[in-house]
Amino acid sequence: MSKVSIIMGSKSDLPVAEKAIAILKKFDVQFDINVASAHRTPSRVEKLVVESDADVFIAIAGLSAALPGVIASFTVKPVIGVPVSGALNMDALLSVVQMPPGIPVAAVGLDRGDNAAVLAAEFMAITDECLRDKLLAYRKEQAEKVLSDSEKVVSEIFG
Ligand code: RP5
Repeated sequence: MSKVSIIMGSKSDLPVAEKAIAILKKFDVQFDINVASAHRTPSRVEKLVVESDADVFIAIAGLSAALPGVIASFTVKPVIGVPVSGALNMDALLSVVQMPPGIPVAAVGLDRGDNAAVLAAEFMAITDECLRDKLLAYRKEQAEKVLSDSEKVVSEIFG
Protein backbone atom coordinates (compact mmCIF):
# COMPACT_ATOMS: atom_id res chain seq x y z
CA MET A 1 0.00 0.00 0.00
CA SER A 2 1.34 3.42 -0.99
CA LYS A 3 2.22 5.86 1.76
CA VAL A 4 3.08 9.55 2.06
CA SER A 5 5.16 11.16 4.79
CA ILE A 6 4.28 14.77 5.57
CA ILE A 7 6.98 16.72 7.38
CA MET A 8 6.45 20.36 8.36
CA GLY A 9 9.01 22.77 9.70
CA SER A 10 6.76 24.07 12.45
CA LYS A 11 3.35 23.45 14.01
CA SER A 12 2.42 26.84 12.51
CA ASP A 13 2.50 25.14 9.07
CA LEU A 14 -0.42 22.88 10.05
CA PRO A 15 -3.12 24.75 8.06
CA VAL A 16 -1.14 24.01 4.88
CA ALA A 17 -0.65 20.37 5.92
CA GLU A 18 -4.40 20.09 6.53
CA LYS A 19 -5.04 20.83 2.85
CA ALA A 20 -2.80 17.89 1.95
CA ILE A 21 -4.44 15.64 4.53
CA ALA A 22 -7.93 16.36 3.16
CA ILE A 23 -6.84 15.20 -0.31
CA LEU A 24 -4.95 12.14 0.95
CA LYS A 25 -8.02 11.08 2.99
CA LYS A 26 -10.26 11.62 -0.05
CA PHE A 27 -8.05 9.18 -2.02
CA ASP A 28 -7.63 6.75 0.93
CA VAL A 29 -3.88 7.24 0.83
CA GLN A 30 -2.03 6.25 3.99
CA PHE A 31 0.16 8.98 5.54
CA ASP A 32 2.11 9.98 8.59
CA ILE A 33 2.85 13.49 9.78
CA ASN A 34 5.65 15.02 11.85
CA VAL A 35 7.08 18.39 12.79
CA ALA A 36 10.84 18.57 12.20
CA SER A 37 12.92 21.61 11.33
CA ALA A 38 15.91 21.54 8.99
CA HIS A 39 17.56 24.28 11.03
CA ARG A 40 16.35 23.56 14.57
CA THR A 41 16.28 19.74 14.57
CA PRO A 42 18.49 18.57 11.66
CA SER A 43 19.23 15.13 13.17
CA ARG A 44 15.51 14.51 13.68
CA VAL A 45 14.88 15.30 9.99
CA GLU A 46 17.56 12.82 8.93
CA LYS A 47 16.22 10.08 11.22
CA LEU A 48 12.63 10.57 10.05
CA VAL A 49 13.70 10.35 6.41
CA VAL A 50 16.10 7.42 6.55
CA GLU A 51 13.77 5.34 8.74
CA SER A 52 10.63 6.17 6.76
CA ASP A 53 8.59 3.51 4.96
CA ALA A 54 6.83 6.17 2.86
CA ASP A 55 7.01 6.28 -0.95
CA VAL A 56 6.81 10.06 -1.30
CA PHE A 57 7.61 12.98 1.03
CA ILE A 58 5.64 16.20 1.28
CA ALA A 59 7.80 18.84 2.95
CA ILE A 60 6.13 22.03 4.14
CA ALA A 61 8.12 25.06 5.30
CA GLY A 62 8.26 28.83 5.26
CA LEU A 63 10.90 31.57 5.58
CA SER A 64 14.33 30.18 4.58
CA ALA A 65 12.63 26.91 3.68
CA ALA A 66 15.53 24.45 3.67
CA LEU A 67 13.39 21.50 4.78
CA PRO A 68 12.35 20.07 1.36
CA GLY A 69 15.92 20.25 0.05
CA VAL A 70 17.42 18.74 3.18
CA ILE A 71 14.90 15.88 3.05
CA ALA A 72 15.83 15.36 -0.62
CA SER A 73 19.51 15.14 0.38
CA PHE A 74 18.75 12.07 2.54
CA THR A 75 16.64 10.07 0.04
CA VAL A 76 16.11 9.22 -3.63
CA LYS A 77 12.35 9.01 -3.06
CA PRO A 78 10.39 11.91 -4.59
CA VAL A 79 10.14 15.02 -2.42
CA ILE A 80 7.38 17.55 -3.00
CA GLY A 81 8.10 20.93 -1.43
CA VAL A 82 5.37 23.31 -0.31
CA PRO A 83 6.56 26.86 0.38
CA VAL A 84 4.52 28.53 3.10
CA SER A 85 3.47 32.15 2.59
CA GLY A 86 4.64 34.90 4.91
CA ALA A 87 5.73 38.52 4.92
CA LEU A 88 7.92 38.10 1.83
CA ASN A 89 6.77 34.88 0.07
CA MET A 90 9.69 34.85 -2.41
CA ASP A 91 12.01 33.72 0.40
CA ALA A 92 10.22 30.38 0.87
CA LEU A 93 9.31 29.99 -2.81
CA LEU A 94 12.88 30.35 -4.06
CA SER A 95 14.31 28.27 -1.21
CA VAL A 96 12.14 25.36 -2.35
CA VAL A 97 12.54 25.83 -6.11
CA GLN A 98 16.23 26.71 -6.47
CA MET A 99 17.78 23.33 -5.71
CA PRO A 100 21.30 22.50 -6.91
CA PRO A 101 21.67 20.01 -9.80
CA GLY A 102 21.16 16.38 -8.82
CA ILE A 103 18.97 17.00 -5.75
CA PRO A 104 15.56 17.95 -7.14
CA VAL A 105 12.49 18.99 -5.22
CA ALA A 106 9.11 19.08 -6.99
CA ALA A 107 7.85 22.49 -5.91
CA VAL A 108 4.19 23.44 -5.80
CA GLY A 109 2.80 26.93 -5.24
CA LEU A 110 2.66 28.90 -2.00
CA ASP A 111 0.50 27.08 0.60
CA ARG A 112 -0.62 24.53 -2.02
CA GLY A 113 -0.69 21.52 0.30
CA ASP A 114 -3.63 20.25 -1.74
CA ASN A 115 -1.62 20.18 -4.97
CA ALA A 116 1.27 18.50 -3.18
CA ALA A 117 -1.08 15.67 -2.17
CA VAL A 118 -2.55 15.37 -5.68
CA LEU A 119 0.97 15.22 -7.15
CA ALA A 120 2.01 12.61 -4.57
CA ALA A 121 -1.05 10.55 -5.54
CA GLU A 122 -0.16 10.93 -9.23
CA PHE A 123 3.34 9.56 -8.57
CA MET A 124 1.91 6.59 -6.70
CA ALA A 125 -0.85 6.03 -9.29
CA ILE A 126 1.82 5.03 -11.83
CA THR A 127 1.73 1.60 -10.19
CA ASP A 128 -1.71 1.78 -8.52
CA GLU A 129 -4.66 1.48 -10.89
CA CYS A 130 -7.25 2.04 -8.15
CA LEU A 131 -5.61 5.34 -7.19
CA ARG A 132 -5.51 6.34 -10.90
CA ASP A 133 -9.30 5.84 -11.10
CA LYS A 134 -9.76 8.06 -8.03
CA LEU A 135 -7.61 10.78 -9.62
CA LEU A 136 -9.66 10.60 -12.83
CA ALA A 137 -12.89 10.84 -10.83
CA TYR A 138 -11.47 13.89 -9.02
CA ARG A 139 -10.68 15.58 -12.36
CA LYS A 140 -14.28 14.91 -13.45
CA GLU A 141 -15.59 16.35 -10.18
CA GLN A 142 -13.58 19.54 -10.72
CA ALA A 143 -14.78 19.94 -14.32
CA GLU A 144 -18.39 19.49 -13.18
CA LYS A 145 -17.91 22.17 -10.52
CA VAL A 146 -16.65 24.66 -13.12
CA LEU A 147 -19.73 23.99 -15.27
CA SER A 148 -22.13 24.27 -12.34
CA ASP A 149 -20.41 27.49 -11.16
CA SER A 150 -20.78 28.91 -14.65
CA GLU A 151 -24.51 28.12 -14.68
CA LYS A 152 -24.91 29.74 -11.24
CA VAL A 153 -23.12 32.94 -12.36
CA VAL A 154 -25.25 33.18 -15.52
CA SER A 155 -28.45 32.65 -13.55
CA GLU A 156 -27.41 35.19 -10.87
CA ILE A 157 -26.76 37.83 -13.53
CA PHE A 158 -29.59 37.15 -15.98
CA GLY A 159 -32.08 35.48 -13.67
C1 RP5 B 1 9.84 27.68 9.18
O1 RP5 B 1 9.68 28.91 9.78
C2 RP5 B 1 8.58 26.94 9.47
O2 RP5 B 1 8.35 25.99 8.45
C3 RP5 B 1 7.53 28.00 9.50
O3 RP5 B 1 6.88 28.15 8.25
C4 RP5 B 1 8.33 29.26 9.81
C5 RP5 B 1 7.98 29.88 11.14
O4 RP5 B 1 8.17 28.92 12.15
P1 RP5 B 1 7.62 29.17 13.64
O5 RP5 B 1 8.28 30.41 14.14
O6 RP5 B 1 6.11 29.33 13.49
O7 RP5 B 1 7.98 27.93 14.41
O8 RP5 B 1 10.95 27.00 9.66
